[in-house]
Parts: sequence; C-alpha cells; structure tokens
Amino acid sequence: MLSSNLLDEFTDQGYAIARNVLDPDTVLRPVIDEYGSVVDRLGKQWIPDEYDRDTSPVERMLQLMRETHGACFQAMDITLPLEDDILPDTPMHLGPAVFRLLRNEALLDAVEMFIGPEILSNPVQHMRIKPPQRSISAKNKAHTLTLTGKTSWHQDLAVVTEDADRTGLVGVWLPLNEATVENGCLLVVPGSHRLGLVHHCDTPAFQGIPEHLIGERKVPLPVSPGDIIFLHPLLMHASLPNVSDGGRWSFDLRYSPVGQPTGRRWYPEFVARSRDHPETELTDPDRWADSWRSARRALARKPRPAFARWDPADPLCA
Ligand SMILES: O=C(O)CCC(=O)C(=O)O
Repeated sequence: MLSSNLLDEFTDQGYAIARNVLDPDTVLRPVIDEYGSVVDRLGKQWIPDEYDRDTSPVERMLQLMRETHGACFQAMDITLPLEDDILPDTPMHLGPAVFRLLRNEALLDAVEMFIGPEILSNPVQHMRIKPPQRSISAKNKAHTLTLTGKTSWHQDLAVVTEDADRTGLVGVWLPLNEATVENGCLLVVPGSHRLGLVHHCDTPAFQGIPEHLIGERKVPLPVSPGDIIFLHPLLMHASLPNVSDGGRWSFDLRYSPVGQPTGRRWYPEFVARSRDHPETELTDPDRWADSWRSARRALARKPRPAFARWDPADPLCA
C-alpha cells in the first residue's frame, strides 16, 4: 500500500496517490453513517415536508443542498466559515467519526512519510459535497459555491497566512464516493510545485491563479473511496465541474509538523501523532469539538480574522 515511491512521486511531481489506504467498511462507513444522521437532522429543520429519508446519505445531502440553495452546507462542513460572518451558533459538523478519520493510523503513516513523525492536524480542512452543476441555483452564496462547485486554480500556500510560508504543509484529499472526470475530480499541473508561489487573485470577481500562468499539462486525478491524494502546498490544482447526475463527496485535510505555524492561527490545531511525546496527542473527540466551539466563541461577532495575502483591488485581476 504505502511505498517509498510515494515520497519520490511527491517530490518529483508535487502530488502522489496512495491506493486502498482507508478501509471503506471500517473507516469510511462510520463517517458516511454519521453524516446520514446529520442530514436527517438538517432535513427536519430545513425541509420537513419534502425531505426524503429513503435515499442514500449523498442523495439526501444533494436534496438538502438543492432545496436550501446551499444554505445548509455550513452545518455539514468541519470548520468555521472564512468568508462569512461567524455567529455564536454558526453550525459545523464535529462528530467523533470525522475525528477518528483525522487520526486514522494508515493515513497518518502516509503523512509521516512526507512530514515526519510529529504531526499536527492543521485546521485548514473541509468536507465538500459537490452537486451536479446543472442543479446549482444562482441563489447560492458565492463562498458556498467556492466550496461546493468547480474549484479554480490555486496553490494551497496561497490560502494560508504568510507566517506559514516555510511550514511543511501537506494536503490530503480523499473521496467518500467515486471521484471521476465527469463528477468533478481534482486536476493538477504536475511539477508546478517547483515554480514557487505564483500570483493569485482574490477579488470579488475572481479568486485563483490567472489562466495564463497555468501550465499546459493538466492531469485529472480520478480516485476511489479508500484512495488518498497527497498534495504539495505549491502544487497548482483545481477541480473540474460536476457534469454528472450525481454528487461528488470528499474531504480535504491538511497536516503540518508540530511547532510550525498552521497559517490559520485563529483556528484550533491538535497533535494527531507524536512519537516523541505521545502524551500530547489529542484522543478525545469531545475535546476536539470543544476546541472549535471555543474558537467560534472567540471569533463570533468580531471583525473577520485578517486574511490579506492578496490585494483585493489588484488591477491585474480586474
Ligand atoms: O475538492 C475540490 O473540488 C477542490 C479541493 C482543493 O482545491 C483543495 O483541497 O485544495
């Protein structure tokens, strides 16, 4: 499963795919079931009359996304919003099955190959449900579409603060259902991590790397449940639009070495693995959930944390 070729590929290409790392029955199924309960609760709350319980969790999520025009998404994500106001009761999903996924041994064994044995769960993380593009209405908020639609070209280092520029960040992208070219899998420019941090736009009209800076060779990465894609923080990547009839469902997580800035200092991090100080590992899912709730309390109704890496009035991005 994990071989040293993975590290060579990562170093050479800026990404690597490890196949069949997470067992679908024992590792992914609990997460899917946990989300099934989340969606049932949200269904009762948002669309009590129309909600159809007799479909799969992903279909129930799609129904909710469609009928709430994406407004239910924040309650399923595993973080606080970056581009929307944080309120004392901003919903998030912080369930024990997700926490166990973040600490999964096989996943951390792979992460250890890239960044060593002192591993922080970096709070730059999302659950993404990507509905068929044709079912997305114009009533979705722009920041919801950023997380649930086609993703524009970017490097992950561009979306953390400058203090993390030398942090050994690694991105982990894993699907809960088949991620295909049709339903909007990731797209990468192999080797682009060697270019350093390139210009990004972050204007109301366009977020991401301008098209003329993207290399010629764009490679789609279809993957199956159980597979994991590892991404270098400087790799140019995007995702395709979902032109299928079903949903694409995934998590993107980040890990970084203990003691290095995470790039989102206002969000909670935790020690996922420490070979030197195992007593510092966070093992209690309730404490993890509490750490996000206390971040929410601290941030609620305050000006949004400054994330001013790119000039919002950049004339090159008009
Ligand atoms: O899942 C997607 O569509 C995009 C994910 C992504 O760009 C990321 O994880 O940085």
